[in-house]
Amino acid sequence: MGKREFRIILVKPSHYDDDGYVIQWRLSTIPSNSLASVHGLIASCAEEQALGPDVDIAIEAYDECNTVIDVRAAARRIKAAGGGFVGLVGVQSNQFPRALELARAFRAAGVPVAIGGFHVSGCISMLPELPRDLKEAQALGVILFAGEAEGRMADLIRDIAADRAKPVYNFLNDMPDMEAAAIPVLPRHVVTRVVGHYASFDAGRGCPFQCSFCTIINVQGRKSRYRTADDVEAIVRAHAPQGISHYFVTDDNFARNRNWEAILDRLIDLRENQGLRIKLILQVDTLCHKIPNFIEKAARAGCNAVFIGLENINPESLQGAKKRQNKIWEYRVMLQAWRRVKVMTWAGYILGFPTDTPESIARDIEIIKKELPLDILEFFFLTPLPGSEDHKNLYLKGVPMDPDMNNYDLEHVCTAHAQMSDDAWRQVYRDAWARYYTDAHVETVLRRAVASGIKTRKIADVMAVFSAASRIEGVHPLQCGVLRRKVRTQRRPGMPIVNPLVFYPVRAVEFVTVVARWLSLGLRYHRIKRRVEADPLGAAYVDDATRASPVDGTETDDFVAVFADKIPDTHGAPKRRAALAS
Ligand code: B12
Ligand code: SF4
Repeated sequence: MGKREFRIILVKPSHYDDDGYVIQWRLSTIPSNSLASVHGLIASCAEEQALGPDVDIAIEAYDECNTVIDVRAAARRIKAAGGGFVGLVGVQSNQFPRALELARAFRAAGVPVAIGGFHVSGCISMLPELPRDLKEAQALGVILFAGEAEGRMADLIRDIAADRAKPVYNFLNDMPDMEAAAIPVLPRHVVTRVVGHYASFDAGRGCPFQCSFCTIINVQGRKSRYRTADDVEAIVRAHAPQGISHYFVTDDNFARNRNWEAILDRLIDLRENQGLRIKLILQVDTLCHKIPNFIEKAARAGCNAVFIGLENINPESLQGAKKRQNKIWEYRVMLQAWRRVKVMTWAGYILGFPTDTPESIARDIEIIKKELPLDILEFFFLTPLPGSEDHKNLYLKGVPMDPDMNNYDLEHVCTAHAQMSDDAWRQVYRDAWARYYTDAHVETVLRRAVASGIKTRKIADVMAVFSAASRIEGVHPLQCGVLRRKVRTQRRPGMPIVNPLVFYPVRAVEFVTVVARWLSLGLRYHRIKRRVEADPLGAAYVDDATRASPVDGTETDDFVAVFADKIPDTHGAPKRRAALAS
């Protein structure tokens, strides 16, 4: 008798835009690490023959952000195999409504479905009962998976194959060790659907801090767990034969990874002595420059862009959100340290802390432009994400929150603000992009790049995407991609399927308009870049942000002075000095 097949189809769902169409592209810009992790876990189950020697476990993986999912064909493939299931992977709250629709269609075709990711885990970890949408999934017969799947995947596969799967698998109280855990890896044809062919891995999970807006501590725990340098080398070596060497390292703060030095040393060796052309995007905190050698080694290991959790520059807001570890008086020194090793800096900024007003936000963005040598800035609405302390508190107090999970993408108002109306807050969000990405500021950032020896082309390209994603494509840059696809029939339930005679002409006009706007923006930025590069004095450019920083206490940054009365009296804080200066 020949071998049987058990086919597992993994889908990382996208979510709906405001018109109800699935947000998807020919190419997406950021890889899905959840998909790589779950794929890696199942690949190792297949290798270990988790269903016995006579059953082959076949795996398919798709990121819906860059691939249109043909539900009927996928269901047929599982049925033709004689067994299998669909895994909806890494489903965040904003993706849950879309995931539920996919689940509904697969369940209608008689296919088992399991859902995992931050929405399921965050809700189960923080709420006293299952919310309505998780109950709806259960009513469809969908298996809910909460917690991490390392060491648990084989049992789940066996349960599904034997038709004895439980409605809920909950491992939230038992975080697996990451050392020697299965590695995240995806086939090349999945990775090449991401711009720059970036793959991803997480070298650590968990975080000791307690930011009230964050879900990570309540899902991955406050005890950090790490991969080793050997694990990371295994990840790099698994990708190398596929010609993949660019990685987005998804640790929320790689600088806090206990194994950072061993990992970077190993990557430096692979790069400098073994010819692997590794490139890294890292996420770090605002104090990483205090760790001796961290920034220098990160650059030597191939880091060319770094995401920094700046969140806000007003100490009062940071305190309010329990983000006490962010010390604004360190920001400039930290950013300058990255510039010295020619790494592009990129920061997230949250709008809508309780004391924020349109005026204070406008002032703060101007301060950042003038005084912080930051390249890319991206904005988010402060959002009570399911799984966060903020969400739990509002839920328990019965404060109204948007019941539509599709809106929990940090681009929508989900609950009322203390000082701003919903409309004022939305306007603040729109204005923030326009205020930071003026042509004059794009020029300033490019001038700073020339003076620091950072590649201007890369900065200009990334600035174009961040400046225009929300304004041209109507989505946040992290959800943006190359060439938007809209499938007429994949519209959110409750919204009409448009007649093809109307849909396609409208789409054609929309497409041409969008392409024209991108071209015009690209051309404008290209002209700015040429002008900046042609300046013979470019290398000598200095401004308030790039000037040597007042680290010796003789001088105080102007922006620290602005917030002098809000800076807490903690060790190293320049409060009194700043107060005097102001
Ligand atoms: C990398 C990352 C991204 C990347 C890639 C997305 C991805 N998920 O791969 C990018 C930059 C695209 C991104 C964007 C966004 N992100 Co994000 N992101 C992360 C980050 C830092 C790491 C994700 C990750 O790889 N985790 C490790 C994986 C392995 O964990 P996991 O997904 O939970 O999967 C494990 C288990 O859940 C389980 N599992 C998962 N799926 C399945 C399926 C089955 C069948 C089974 C059995 C098990 C299983 O097994 C896995 C292995 O143990 C997390 C924070 C974090 N520490 O996780 C935020 C996080 C997931 N993101 C978040 C948000 C809000 C967003 C955005 C909406 C906001 C924004 N504008 O930035 C966008 C959405 C865009 C989009 N289309 O995805 C929130 C989600 C919170 C929530 N309740 O929804 C998080 C938690 C951060 C936070 N702010 O709290 N993100
Ligand atoms: S926002 Fe960052 S620092 Fe704060 S708890 Fe979450 S992961 Fe930790």
